[in-house]
Amino acid sequence: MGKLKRANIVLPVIAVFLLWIKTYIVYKTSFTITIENFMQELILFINPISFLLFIFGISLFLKTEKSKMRYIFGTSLLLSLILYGNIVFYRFFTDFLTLPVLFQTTNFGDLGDSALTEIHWYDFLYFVDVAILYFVIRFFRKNVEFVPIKKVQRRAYFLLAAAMLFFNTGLAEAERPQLLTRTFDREILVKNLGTYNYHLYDIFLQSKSSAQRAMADGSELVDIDNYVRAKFVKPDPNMFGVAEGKNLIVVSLESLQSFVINNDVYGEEVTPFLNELINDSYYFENFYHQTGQGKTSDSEFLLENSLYPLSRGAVFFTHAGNELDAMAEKLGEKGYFTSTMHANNKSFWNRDIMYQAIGYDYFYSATDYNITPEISVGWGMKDSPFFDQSVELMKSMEKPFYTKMITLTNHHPFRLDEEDKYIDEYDSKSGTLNRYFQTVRYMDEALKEFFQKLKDEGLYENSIIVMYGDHYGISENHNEAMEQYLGKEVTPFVSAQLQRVPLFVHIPGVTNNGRGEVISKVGGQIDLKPTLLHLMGVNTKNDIQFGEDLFSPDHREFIVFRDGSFITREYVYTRDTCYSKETEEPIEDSYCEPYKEKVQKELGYSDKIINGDLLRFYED
Ligand code: GP9
Ligand code: MN
Repeated sequence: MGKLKRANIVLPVIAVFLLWIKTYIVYKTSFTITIENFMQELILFINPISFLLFIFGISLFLKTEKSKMRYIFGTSLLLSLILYGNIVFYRFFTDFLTLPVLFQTTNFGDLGDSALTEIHWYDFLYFVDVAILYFVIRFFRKNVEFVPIKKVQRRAYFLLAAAMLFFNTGLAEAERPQLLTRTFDREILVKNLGTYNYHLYDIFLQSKSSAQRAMADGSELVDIDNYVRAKFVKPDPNMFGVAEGKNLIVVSLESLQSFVINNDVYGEEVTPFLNELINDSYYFENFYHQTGQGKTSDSEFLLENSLYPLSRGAVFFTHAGNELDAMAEKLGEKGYFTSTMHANNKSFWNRDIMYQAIGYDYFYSATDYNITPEISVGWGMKDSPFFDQSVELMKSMEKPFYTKMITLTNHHPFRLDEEDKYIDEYDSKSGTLNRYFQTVRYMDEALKEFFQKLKDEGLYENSIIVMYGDHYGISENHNEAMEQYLGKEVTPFVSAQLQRVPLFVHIPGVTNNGRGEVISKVGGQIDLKPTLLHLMGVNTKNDIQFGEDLFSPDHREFIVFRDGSFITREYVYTRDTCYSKETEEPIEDSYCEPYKEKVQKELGYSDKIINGDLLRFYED
């Protein structure tokens, strides 16, 4: 029997079709992309097509049948792997991959256990289309003879691809004006451009930020300097220098969100020690994390620099060579011995390199601790021995010192040894949330021991202890379980409010013995540097910073999230919607409108500083 004759356009079209349908199914099943109207659904549906037509269309230029088939199969497999990479990443971070994240390879070794919990046996289903394509190709090889298409046909094919692209971007522009210039939100990008075009755009952003440093000459600083100077708020004279000369101990509390404070699981307090400590501290109940893809490292960056992290990747990786004017460096100039204490591999988040730029005198990492399997769980050393050994190390530090400690046990996937479980698991469909309460409870116990040990070793009186949650622990993937726990729907408003993390400023001699205060003003991690430096008696008037001293009577209640959402005293702006805090319901956009320009300015200026490495030109 003779072979069937088919134009060689058939195979790429089949490949386009298979991946297109799969991508759409993935959008609907594996990502939570909010769709508000028919137009958005249509854009979502068609957005993979243009890219797929182009990429598989390249096969039409290849000479031999064999090379065409190889190209089509290889491309389909590669794109499927990229898509699957996004799926797994999304399960973790409710976010899409970016190039800088992919290059954070030194983090990967430690991600093992965490990553495995996000990979399921049924994930092979994501590759069913690749298998189908394989058999189609085999069938074609045996039974079909290709007829090369004519030049005009090829042209028509690419014209169709281009038309698809224009149609898609046209609809997107109508639905979401200034899509590329205004937004930092990857969900909106994927929703409108499609996941593949989004990755192309990401490559473009990467080259742009690399070019920015080369082009910068410092003239960009004039506007930024004026902006920052105009927004500086004077410290409260009663608070300025209250901790001068004391040791500063900052504790970054892994994944601790505010909703567990003064809350319980089946009648058992989740954070009994911290709840008590509120009476003896300045406790900020409306304090938000502002981290992006860099998670813990982003919170460290905010703390030290009062600059925003980047919208893609972790600054710790992308800009570790930058000149900074960090809190550690300033305290060092004041005669402090400065360090970070974190019982993990020193290269995680590229810390060993970035810490040189921040200016710590020393980094106490895994090799400075005595870590045995008995005192390890999940990601490494347990918090309790970590605090215990850290205090031992503090005893021999030069005084006064500034140290930033980073806890680890309350990290996804929130594993604990039996003996460390003080409360029962919660019971919901999310194992992550169920275990979270137990590891938070464990961290709370470890903190209690830590305070006691500081007292026993005579370090307490001469120190000020500041603690904050680094970022969320429970992502939006667990909304259903969260709704069960909170007893209410997790709307975008509630999600934004769940980004609150506890901030404790505990000053022995000032706040203890019940002299604490609950402070309700809105603040964020961006405010930490000026707040803490002022408490330590260091001026920040000439610093390039975006935060404001939380104790200043002039502090403005306004914080910006990395994706352009923001919170004020009265409003929450998130997912393109303005909400009233009072009613928790959407209100007219005009209430939020006045803040939008400031949001773009803050994030834009901060990005300019980082991408252009502008502080190398700054002298105060
Ligand atoms: C790792 C620890 C956790 O050293 O800081 O990092 P995270 O995943 O939370 O960013
Ligand atoms: Mn963290």
